[in-house]
Amino acid sequence: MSDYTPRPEHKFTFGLWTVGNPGRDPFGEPTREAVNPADSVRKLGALGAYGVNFHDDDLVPFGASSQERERIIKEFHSALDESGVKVPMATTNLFTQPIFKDGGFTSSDPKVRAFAVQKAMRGMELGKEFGAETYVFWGGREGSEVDASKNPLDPLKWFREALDFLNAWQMEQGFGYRFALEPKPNEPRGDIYLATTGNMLAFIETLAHPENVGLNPEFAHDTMAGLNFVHQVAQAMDAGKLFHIDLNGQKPGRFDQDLRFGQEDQKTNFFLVKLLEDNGYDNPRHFDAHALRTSNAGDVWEFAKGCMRTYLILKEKAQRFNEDAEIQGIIQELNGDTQSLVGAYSKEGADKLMAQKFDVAALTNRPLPYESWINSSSSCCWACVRPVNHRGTEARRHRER
Ligand code: GLT
Ligand code: MN
Ligand code: MN
Repeated sequence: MSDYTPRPEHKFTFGLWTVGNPGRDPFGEPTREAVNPADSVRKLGALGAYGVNFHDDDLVPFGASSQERERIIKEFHSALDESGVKVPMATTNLFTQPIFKDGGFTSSDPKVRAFAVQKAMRGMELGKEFGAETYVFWGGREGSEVDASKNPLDPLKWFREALDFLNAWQMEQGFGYRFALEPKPNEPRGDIYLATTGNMLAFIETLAHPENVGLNPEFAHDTMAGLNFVHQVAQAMDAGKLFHIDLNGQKPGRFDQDLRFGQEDQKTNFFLVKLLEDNGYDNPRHFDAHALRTSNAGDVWEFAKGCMRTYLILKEKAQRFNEDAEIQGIIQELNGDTQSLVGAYSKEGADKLMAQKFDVAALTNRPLPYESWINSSSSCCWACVRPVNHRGTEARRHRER
């Protein structure tokens, strides 16, 4: 039987807001007690997680006195030291407090924008206290319901101003953060600016220092927009911008469900894990999800175990896919001739291409029997990405077909 035990080298991380989620939703009160940050850390360490991430306010409540802040920091340090859990990422909560009701970095009010930037500076100091290397920006309130309220170019300008200011400041402080921008199409705003991974990638290139700014794409967010998350992540990787990733579960066309990783769309999850593992992704695998509202405190830890276990199962399946001679034979047949006939531009190359004759009929008629390939291969039908079968009956059943 395979070993699906999570270990720190797998780089699994959780947010304090994920395992600490008390089950509140817009229609209902919490269904379980909030967990103390230090207790979350000890528990995550015992389960084999690598790290824990937080928003400024998850750790030090908004408006806490400086003595309270010091006490919390001390207690959190001891929990991290005892458990060996790291803090690879930190972020700012620019969405809960009513002052951000019409945006933080993109509020029309310059004082609110300045307050948001100041809050992010304090959040960065707090993250550095624990050695965080990545700083995430999720602009939950950076959006609108009333487009008559401003010139749509202004929020982009203000967002850029905030990021450029913060980046210059943190460089001067010697913090060495990499910024990871997290897109989402909507919720809590009717429309959120810079809605998808593609939008963010283009925006990054307009910043003063694009080199240390990348992406934190989330499965749920791009899936809400009906996009193929694997393709979004691949584009971020291609641009060298996959600094972080938020893994969870989501059905398209719904509110942000933040379900346990792998709860929905196992095919996409399989190809997502395969993409990350095959292409040397080495940053944290962060589960930005929470247990169902029906879960009690104990069940939350089963949820956390489940996220990590599902990832490891899919990783093993990706390995099986890569080692399966029949599947690899088909892929080879499809992609065998990889030599490009176009290549980098040259005058000779262009002349040669213009003179080339193509057998259009032969190229058109090349058989591509994807349907038969899927039926005949021993483990590349979609049912094979179903999680686990300890007794191997699933694999046997497919081989016997
Ligand atoms: C919030 C959001 C997440 C973001 C978090 C980071 S906050 O929970 O739903 O997707 O990653 O700010
Ligand atoms: Mn989400
Ligand atoms: Mn997220």
